[in-house]
Amino acid sequence: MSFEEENDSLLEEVFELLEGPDCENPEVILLIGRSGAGKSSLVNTLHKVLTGRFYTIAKQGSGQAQTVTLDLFRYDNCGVKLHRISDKNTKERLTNLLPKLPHILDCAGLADENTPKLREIIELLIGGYIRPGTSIDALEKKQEKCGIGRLKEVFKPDPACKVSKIVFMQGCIDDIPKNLIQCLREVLKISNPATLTRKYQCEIFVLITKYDLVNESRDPNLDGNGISVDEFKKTETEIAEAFCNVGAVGCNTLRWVSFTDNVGFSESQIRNRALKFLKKMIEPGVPKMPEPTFSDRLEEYLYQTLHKLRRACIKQIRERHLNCLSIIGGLVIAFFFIYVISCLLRAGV
Ligand SMILES: Nc1nc2c(ncn2[C@@H]2O[C@H](COP(=O)(O)OP(=O)(O)O)[C@@H](O)[C@H]2O)c(=O)[nH]1
Ligand SMILES: [Mg+2]
Repeated sequence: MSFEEENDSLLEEVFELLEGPDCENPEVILLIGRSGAGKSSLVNTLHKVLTGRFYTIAKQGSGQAQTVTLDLFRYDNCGVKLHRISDKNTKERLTNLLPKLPHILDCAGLADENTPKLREIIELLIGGYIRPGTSIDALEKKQEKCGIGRLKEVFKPDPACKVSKIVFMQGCIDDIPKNLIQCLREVLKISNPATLTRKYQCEIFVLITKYDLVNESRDPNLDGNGISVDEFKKTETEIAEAFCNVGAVGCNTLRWVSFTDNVGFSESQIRNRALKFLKKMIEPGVPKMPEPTFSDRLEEYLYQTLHKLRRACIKQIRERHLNCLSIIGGLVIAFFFIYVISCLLRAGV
């Protein structure tokens, strides 16, 4: 099967998934990774694949910027607008399905650190506390002012912004930000103390980007940018190891290429990878635990409060018992001394 034929059937599968009952609410996908990993290029590539037109709806960087303080952008329904779709058939199919396409959150350049500060920001991003357009720089200043761990008291979560899928983006030629991965893992491990269930039940995917820079025949020493297949596989293994405790990342790792100036891949090859990724983003994944209802939470709260009260009562009783025992013990010792002294006196010592 040619790439074009495969792409047509992949697009059809995407439409069928969108029509199905599993796609009632659009997924909210958070792109996360270092600056220059190719997050904005992915947004533009997905837009091109769906509309047939390349627009820089997400500003692509030079890849050299190391800044941590950029904004959070949201691309509703992959940033697609019906009037931009060039293909008549796709436009017809998407007329009703467009609102079901995933929303993409592009949070530019996070630092490679695992600090309470970054954990809080990632938690807020995943929990839907941060509105699109928010400057991460301003958010960090607010964090300094309020104190780390207090931002949740300042912002109200928006259920529509709560992240359902996380895509960790890693350039195949770049160093792996192990601290950032650890930071993300720790946030995903946070559990609800009342229910002991995970607070953020989002699936995580890894996209190894710039796959066009992997060259089987070319000597990597001849080209400063290219890497060998072995080097690529090493990166793939290292990243899988870094994520080892976050579920089945092994089967959630994809190789990605974006539409950029210097890509050696054909349009249909790029489209093929993008459609496979899009399909993965909308197909049903591991079933999520239902969110606890109000009555569940109330029941849990009452149970815990009663449990605490019971423990406090037992402690009190135990302490009182101990107090009684020590008084009795003291009295026994005092009587014993008095008895000994009186015996001695009687004996005329
Ligand atoms: N060769 C190649 N370059 C890419 C690819 N994707 C992105 N880039 C380049 O990597 C740089 C950073 O991309 P960008 O999307 O701005 O990264 P972001 O900071 O994660 O949003 C830009 O110069 C892009 O042209 C790709 O698939 N292949
Ligand atoms: Mg960007």
